[in-house]
Amino acid sequence: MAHELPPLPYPKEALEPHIDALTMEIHHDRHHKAYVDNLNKAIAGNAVLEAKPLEALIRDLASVPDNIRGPVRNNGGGHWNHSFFWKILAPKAGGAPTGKLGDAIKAAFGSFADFQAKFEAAGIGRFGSGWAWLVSNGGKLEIVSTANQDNPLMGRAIAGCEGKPLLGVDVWEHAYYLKYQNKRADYLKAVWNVINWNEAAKNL
Ligand code: MN3
Repeated sequence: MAHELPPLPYPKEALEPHIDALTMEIHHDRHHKAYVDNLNKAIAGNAVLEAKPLEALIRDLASVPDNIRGPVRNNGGGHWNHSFFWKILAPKAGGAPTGKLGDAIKAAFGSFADFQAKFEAAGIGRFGSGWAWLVSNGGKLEIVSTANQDNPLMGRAIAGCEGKPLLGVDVWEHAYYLKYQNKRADYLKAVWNVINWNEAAKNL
């Protein structure tokens, strides 16, 4: 079964004014679609890889043949990361997490404000394109960042970090440039208004 582009779980203008409709449209309909199409192209004709669910594929890149490992890493990662990202965002969301996740964040980082500052720093500090993540690494919450479309599920040897993503924010310029231009820090501050903490809590 070929991989498919999932629909956005809300209208493209739903995250305004924090993330504008045109950015969402181009990001989902063109960038995410290209990752899906290029992943399907990369694995075409390899029955074993074609049969693998997306997450299993990116968790085990070592088993992907050398000649297509790069495209599977980039496009499989891109497909997983964006499918995850759309669900982590929501209209009428934001605020601070409560319950188990809220408690775990306070325990790990001191306060929600301290967590936010550290997460923003991870996003700002990622040179070039990549992602900032909150992960559970064997039950311990950590903030990490990955380059390009790498993902903590790919493991330390490939992604430079590991753990189960609870929250991820895209810091590629295509995620913010139309509205925020070069001001990645402003985008990262605005994103807090549309974080779907209920969804993040489900990942814990
Ligand atoms: Mn993106």
